[in-house]
Amino acid sequence: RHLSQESLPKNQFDLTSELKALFLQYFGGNPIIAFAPGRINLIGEHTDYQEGFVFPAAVQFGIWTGVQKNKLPFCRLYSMDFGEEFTFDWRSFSPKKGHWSTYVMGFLAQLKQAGYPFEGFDIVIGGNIPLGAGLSSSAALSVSIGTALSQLFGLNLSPLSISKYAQNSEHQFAGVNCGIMDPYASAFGKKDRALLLDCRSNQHQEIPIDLGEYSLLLVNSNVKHALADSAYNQRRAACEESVQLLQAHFPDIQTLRDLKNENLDEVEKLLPSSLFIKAKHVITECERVQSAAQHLSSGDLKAFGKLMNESHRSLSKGYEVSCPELDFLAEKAWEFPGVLGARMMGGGFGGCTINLIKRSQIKNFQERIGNEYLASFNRQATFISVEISSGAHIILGLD
Ligand code: GAF
Repeated sequence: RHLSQESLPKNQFDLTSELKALFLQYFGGNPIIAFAPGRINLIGEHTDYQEGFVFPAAVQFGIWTGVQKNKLPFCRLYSMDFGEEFTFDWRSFSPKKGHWSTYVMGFLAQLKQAGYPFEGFDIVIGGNIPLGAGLSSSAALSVSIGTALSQLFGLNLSPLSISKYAQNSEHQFAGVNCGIMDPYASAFGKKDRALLLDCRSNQHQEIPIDLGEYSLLLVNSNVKHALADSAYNQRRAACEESVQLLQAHFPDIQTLRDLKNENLDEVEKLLPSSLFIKAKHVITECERVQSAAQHLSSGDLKAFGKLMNESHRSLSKGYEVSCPELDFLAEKAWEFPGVLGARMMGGGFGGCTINLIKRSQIKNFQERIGNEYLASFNRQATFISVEISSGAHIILGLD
């Protein structure tokens, strides 16, 4: 059930009662229901897999998962989004790439590898994360499943374990060597707070978000260019190659996170230019995240917005993960009165830009940018207002 912003009621559209009704219809009984949200990222892109800093927050959209034990040798699944059932033997299963059931089996495979006990269960999954927006619906899906199964089997999994299992599942079964940011934000999110996350220690600081007369608006380009996943993996591999080359000169570094802006001149001499421009993005982005968090804490939204713009330029020109649609949306936003900052968000090659915009300008902005985007790309942009919300939790426990 992916809904566009236009069709969503003002408050969070709650799928709990619909899920309960479907559960009763398909499997009978009262499920435990878990919820896990999607995420935005204020700044800090393509830094998590180099143990750097990121600054995400959970949003009001997410994935609902209902589960109950079934005492059967197989698991019965139902997807509300696809209107489809699926069954597999929980004693012997192998997740297949590209099908929604992979996320259930993928998480279960993590539990199996870690030696946790489980048995047969029924599961219904539904969500309202806008499609293709880059709000991390797959991380939310895994975290929602993990939260529900932890409760069902009394596993007491910590939010960090759930995040790591979700990340590993993505590596093993979706073929994307992603970092920890997306599941972490979904698992740890707090209402009205962004998480300044150190991806080395896997600890965060909560920073209150008080934007005054400004707000966060996402513009969905509604494109997802092919090969985004392989380009993502290539970027990660390029960073790892750079670290190997740089270690001869900087023996103490483990990742690019260990370098600072003041090292850039030396780094440039040690790397081929194609690797240098990418390493430069990661090194400078880590510093931008930390400055941005300080500006946000002290209420300097202008300075914060400037860093968002710099982040976009670096992602587009240096790291080369943007695309014409995202560049167009960011550049148009920079010229728009009342916009303090705009940049592509997430892995890139499509999805959203995130904009820090004066609330009173949103209507004009949507109208003008929407029309210009349509005229240039023959494609509709969609606009999503963000409410920073709580992370994963149990909505309904066992009676
Ligand atoms: C995707 C990945 F899943 C994250 O781990 C992160 O690397 C992000 O792209 C880019 O910042 O969302």
